[in-house]
Amino acid sequence: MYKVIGTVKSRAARAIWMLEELGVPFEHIAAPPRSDAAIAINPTGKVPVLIADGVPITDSTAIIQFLADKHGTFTRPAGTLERARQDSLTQFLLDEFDAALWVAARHSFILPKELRQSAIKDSLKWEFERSQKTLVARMGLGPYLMGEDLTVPDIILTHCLSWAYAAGFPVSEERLKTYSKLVSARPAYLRAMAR
Ligand SMILES: N[C@@H](CCC(=O)N[C@@H](CS)C(=O)NCC(=O)O)C(=O)O
Repeated sequence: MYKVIGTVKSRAARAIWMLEELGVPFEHIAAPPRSDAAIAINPTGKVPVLIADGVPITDSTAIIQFLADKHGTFTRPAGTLERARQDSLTQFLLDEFDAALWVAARHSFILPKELRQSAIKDSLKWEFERSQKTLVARMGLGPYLMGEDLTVPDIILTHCLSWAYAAGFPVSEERLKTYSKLVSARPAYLRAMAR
């Protein structure tokens, strides 16, 4: 059985959501980042970690793409042009959405107080708004990023949008507001968030 380590208030939410979508049994250890339980599995203390067949896998994107590939769903097949397009969206979201939110988090409550530069958040918010426009221009007819079905980058985008709301990063694009409401109404998402 899979085991996932990390609280739902962290990027572990992505792994838990994917497991809920797959409908496979899993054990959830709701250990916060840098807790003893997290450090015992991953020396950096970062979460999430997925344990599959006794092997720990770190990094939420690696985890959810592994699960999608292993179960043959929520992804385009490896080696196809559609998969290249999907991976390109995934990388865009990591570079432009996840990274901006993560740098803001570091300068809000992660770095030692004397190293935090709160002014950096203005430029990050500016970049985040610009990236939303770029993403919307890349979105097709939907309703999901790759078309009719949910895939790996949808999990990253929906998580980043909810993170943005919580961090006070404006989501200004109407298309993304509508998208976020639609995807976050999925029963598996709601089950994951209720943990
Ligand atoms: N790229 C990694 C980032 C993991 C990460 O930084 N997780 C945060 C919680 S969302 C954490 O554990 N931070 C603790 C730290 O940076 O020391 C992923 O997507 O899983």
